[in-house]
Amino acid sequence: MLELFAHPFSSYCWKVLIALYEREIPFEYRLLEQDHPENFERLKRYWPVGKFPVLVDEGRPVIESSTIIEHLDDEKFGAAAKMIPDGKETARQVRFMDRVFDNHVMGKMQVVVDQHIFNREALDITAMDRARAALDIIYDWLETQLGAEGWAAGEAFTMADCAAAPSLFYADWVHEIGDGRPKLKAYRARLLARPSVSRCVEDARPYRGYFPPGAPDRD
Ligand SMILES: N[C@@H](CCC(=O)N[C@@H](CS)C(=O)NCC(=O)O)C(=O)O
Repeated sequence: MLELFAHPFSSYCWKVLIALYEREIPFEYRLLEQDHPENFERLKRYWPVGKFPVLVDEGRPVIESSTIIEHLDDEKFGAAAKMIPDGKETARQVRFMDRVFDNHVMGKMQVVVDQHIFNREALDITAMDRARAALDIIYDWLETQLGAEGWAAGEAFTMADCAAAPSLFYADWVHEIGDGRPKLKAYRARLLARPSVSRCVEDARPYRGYFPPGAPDRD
């Protein structure tokens, strides 16, 4: 049985959980909460950096969300549609969009969140404004790339969408996409309606108080 060291509120854990749910792969949840210190200890043994998620497959750790999703595409986990399609061009586009969402959406959202975690008493407004300006740029670019229907890298739901769901979910909380970007706003709504994603949203709901800048009363 696979083990996943994760937390329901963690954006990168959502990314992997969405892939697990999409491919209907059973796993044991190793919850990273204070009342389970043994899970933190094991996580640190597998990955001293301490970041999560970490998947353990037959005793071997698989680290980094995109690598984990690639690992889960193995045929031994079943015949459900892969998160990285076989075609070389499509696969490259999926990996590209995965990087876009991790680096340019999640990463910029994290700048604002980190200020509220590590610098609460003296928020660096310039850094937060810069991050929000960067979000405006990537939101505008995504608006030009997305279709009125379908997913981030075409008609199939892929790893790019696994990355998009948590990054757009939380980024919209720190800097709203707004009505001026109808395709991106509709894409976020389509993601949240997807069963694999709505399951993550619901499982994370009890932990919304953890969102350092404060969670808005929506979604
Ligand atoms: N690049 C990593 C990022 C993982 C990451 O930053 N995880 C966050 C949770 S969403 C974390 O471990 N935070 C705790 C910490 O930084 O100590 C991945 O894709 O898995």
